[in-house]
Amino acid sequence: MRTQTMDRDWIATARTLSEALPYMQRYSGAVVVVKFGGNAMGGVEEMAEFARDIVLMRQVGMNPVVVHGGGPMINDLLGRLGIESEFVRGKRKTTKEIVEVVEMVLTGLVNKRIVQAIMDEGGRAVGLSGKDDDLMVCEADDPELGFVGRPIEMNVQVLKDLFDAGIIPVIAPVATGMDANETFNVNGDTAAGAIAGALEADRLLLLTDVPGVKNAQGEVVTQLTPDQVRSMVGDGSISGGMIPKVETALKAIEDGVRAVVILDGRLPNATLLELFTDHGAGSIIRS
Ligand code: X2W
Repeated sequence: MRTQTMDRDWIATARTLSEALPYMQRYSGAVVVVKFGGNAMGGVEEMAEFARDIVLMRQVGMNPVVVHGGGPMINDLLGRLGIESEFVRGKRKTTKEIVEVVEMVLTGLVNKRIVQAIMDEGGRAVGLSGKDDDLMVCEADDPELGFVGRPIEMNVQVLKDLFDAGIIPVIAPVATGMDANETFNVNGDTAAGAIAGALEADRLLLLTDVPGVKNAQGEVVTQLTPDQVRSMVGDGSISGGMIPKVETALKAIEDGVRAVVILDGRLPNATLLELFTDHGAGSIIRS
């Protein structure tokens, strides 16, 4: 005979699922682009938890797309190879030698780790870079930065084909140029914004290692309009590493993304908290 145990609040678990229904209905068929930054990746367990959330999103009828970074992993291999690199205005100055390492680390090590983690949770995932099917074609962003790319042409049909097949695309931010022999290193946030824009996504979630956009008093602001973001950049309350993120958000909204959320990817189940609860997470930017 089995008896009931109260070692966990099962009633609350069931209620949580029940409360998620309107969100699941609202997001059915929605395209959600999730930028998974290198700093948000953590260890094996955090990766598994992230993958589980992505698989759940697909399971309830959403079309998740993962665009990843991997800055710390690039730094690690560059360090082991004795190659110096520096950042200018948040972007890595990328020589020909460095772009080779970036491509190896992002499209190889990091991309396949995420693909594997999603499959380990029972999802189907395929890894791509901007080079595959000319998904993202770039030009040089700034002569000072070398092979850093700015997306100028997007071909997202391959992603729609993968959605139709029930497959989760996992994208490394490396791209070709107009000259197909060129390889560009693209900032992960920039790539995620360009992909979300080209898909006119319902949501772009930028997972990072800070709780969201903070005001001058250091408090996280949960809801912002593009105009409010512009004035916070203007008066200096948004600064440093948050600037490229909010710029990505503003451009994505201009391109047709419905809302952008900047949130802490280290929080357990960060994406589910944002998508499936009244509470939400981080800062949501929308018109
Ligand atoms: C980045 C690409 C990886 C990235 C880099 O080389 O580090 C540029 O800076 P995170 O983990 O999202 O920072 N590219 C041009 O964006 O990684």
